[in-house]
Amino acid sequence: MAFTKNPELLKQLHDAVVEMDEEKTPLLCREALATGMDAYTAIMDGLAAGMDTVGRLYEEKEYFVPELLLCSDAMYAGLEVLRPHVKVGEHTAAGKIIMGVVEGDIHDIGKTLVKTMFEAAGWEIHDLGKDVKLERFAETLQETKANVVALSALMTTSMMAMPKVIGMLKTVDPAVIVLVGGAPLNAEIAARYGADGYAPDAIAAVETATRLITKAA
Ligand code: B1M
Repeated sequence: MAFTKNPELLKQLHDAVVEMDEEKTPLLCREALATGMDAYTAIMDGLAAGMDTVGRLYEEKEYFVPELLLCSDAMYAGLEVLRPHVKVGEHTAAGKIIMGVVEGDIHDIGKTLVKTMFEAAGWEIHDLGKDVKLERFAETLQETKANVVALSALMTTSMMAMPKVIGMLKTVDPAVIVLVGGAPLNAEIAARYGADGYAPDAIAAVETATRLITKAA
């Protein structure tokens, strides 16, 4: 497979997100694909790197919520182009997964990246979206009999709902595998919350879920 890591183009992708350019970002994404750049590299080292800078500008009070929204729109416009081209390695095991961002939290870019990787790996996905009512996860588990539930949170406040959701899920199905992720989490918090796994990024989420369902089989 052709694979280029064109630093100049990655920087342009980064800058287009930071500059809130919803028109230029998808054009650059098409250019990235045309040069043979790996779609996941373009997402992570281009678009998502741009969102990291945006986060820093927000912390430095140079950007405010309206700018964050416009940068997110640019990021999503680029993601639309790149998502269908994301590939993962061997489809060793694919399961059924429920995913969503917990109640009180509307940050869904990271969850969308996680979804993209599971799609590429051939999983059956039940995406509940963002700001998901806590009971909804357990209800959907009952309906779908999924083997994995992936919970995402981007705020230290919203992540505190996770132990409650995990408790509800384990009541429905003690064997269900619960994976958590999002910037404020880490493996230690995940274990304390009673999750079966933690993943720092979208690729690790698929790898961890695949390893856990294989182990449980
Ligand atoms: Co806001 N926001 N935001 N925001 N926002 C943060 C999260 C914040 C850290 C900024 C800051 O203060 N430095 C801060 C939270 C602080 C805290 O924890 N207490 C914050 C705040 C305070 C807020 C508001 C309260 C602001 C306000 O209104 N005054 C408000 C909250 C609204 C709410 O949720 N109720 C708010 C709103 C927004 C926007 C709507 C404007 C926008 C989101 C748009 C959208 O998502 N559609 C936004 C944005 C863009 C951000 C930052 C700048 C960027 C987040 C992002 O998309 N990153 C963020 C600052 C930052 O992160 N530096 C910030 C890129 C994305 C690719 O990374 O989501 O981390 P991430 O996902 C990664 C991994 O974490 C992981 O994989 C992904 C890819 O590798 N991952 C998983 C994620 N989920 C996973 C699940 C898994 C496994 C891995 O398995 C289950």
